[in-house]
Amino acid sequence: MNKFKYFFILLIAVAAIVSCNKNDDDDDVVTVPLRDYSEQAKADNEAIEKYLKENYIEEVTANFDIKISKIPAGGTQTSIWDQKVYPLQSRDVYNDNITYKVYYLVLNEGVGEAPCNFDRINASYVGNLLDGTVFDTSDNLGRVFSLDAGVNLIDGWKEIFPKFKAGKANPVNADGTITYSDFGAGVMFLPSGLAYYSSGPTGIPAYSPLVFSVKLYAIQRLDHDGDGILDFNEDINGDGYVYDFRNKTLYADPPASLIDDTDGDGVADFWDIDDDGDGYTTFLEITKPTTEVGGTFGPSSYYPFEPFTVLDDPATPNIDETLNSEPKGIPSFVRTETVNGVVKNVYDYETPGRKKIHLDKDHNTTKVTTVTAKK
Ligand SMILES: [Ca+2]
Ligand SMILES: [Ca+2]
Ligand SMILES: [Ca+2]
Ligand SMILES: [Ca+2]
Repeated sequence: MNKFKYFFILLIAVAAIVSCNKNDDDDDVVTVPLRDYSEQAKADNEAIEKYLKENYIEEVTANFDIKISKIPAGGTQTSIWDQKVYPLQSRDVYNDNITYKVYYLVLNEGVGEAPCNFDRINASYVGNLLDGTVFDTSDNLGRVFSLDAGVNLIDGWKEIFPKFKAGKANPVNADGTITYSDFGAGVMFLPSGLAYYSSGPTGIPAYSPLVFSVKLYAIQRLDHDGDGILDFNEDINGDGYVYDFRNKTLYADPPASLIDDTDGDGVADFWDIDDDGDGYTTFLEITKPTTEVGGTFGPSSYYPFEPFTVLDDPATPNIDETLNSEPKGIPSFVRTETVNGVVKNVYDYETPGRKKIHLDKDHNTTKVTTVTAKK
């Protein structure tokens, strides 16, 4: 399916051009204004809740294909709304200055990592209208989507895919294809404002809420500002989402709880090359100085974001890999110490929640170098 979603500003521009032509006696042209977003959100929410109360889960296969059917008159099936096998969940989504309540079902959580809303994913899908009509399906074949694709991907996907985890890749098949097992699978019930709104592709009437059954096979992490820290690690408040609130059309008045902006300059960390605004780039601040750790581990290696434990390798019984192992994790500056007349910085590489140097504007990068005291 072509996931192109027309940006509504473009539509307004087109509508304005059409309006300007009114003097041409072209009475056949009728300009239909866009519906009010908040009123449509309310109508869609009511339609989706009605759908959830009038339909039931007929079947979920071992491959997490779900069949949803309407409860027949007099039927005793338990609605999606009332059933407890796959508890109905919801997420508040702030978009176009409206907070939508978006419902979703998790059929299988998945065993891999969850994408953030700016990562790339490999997923399959089936799209339904509320009347059950299938308007598109990838037939269980994974396709690659960039969740950061702006207007080229519906916002509902960006908001709900992070609620699922990727699967496990099986050995490559003889024909070169890869299958996945234990992937995340579920259903999202999207209001039209987080889907195609007034201008869907063929088969989707204007202002249609959509039901997507999805499977998340794999994810790819991205680093939008190229500072060496992946987007999901720049999700400072840890809610699984990052947002570029410089887009004032989409985000006129965002809740503070959604903002990941360490220095408060209006540029979110995942787009800010100097997260703490101290004049030193993040890339520089997470680069290991050659003089650090006795000068043994330079030059300029990249610190992993979080520490990991170096294990003793049983294959090399005469070497203890845990000895003299390189410190891992982006450190926080603790204090200076003078040892034998040499001033050295003391860093904390491991404590969870430590204030890492690229997020600490009071940490002056020039301190990173070891200074020899004058005699
Ligand atoms: Ca980054
Ligand atoms: Ca966040
Ligand atoms: Ca910033
Ligand atoms: Ca900085």
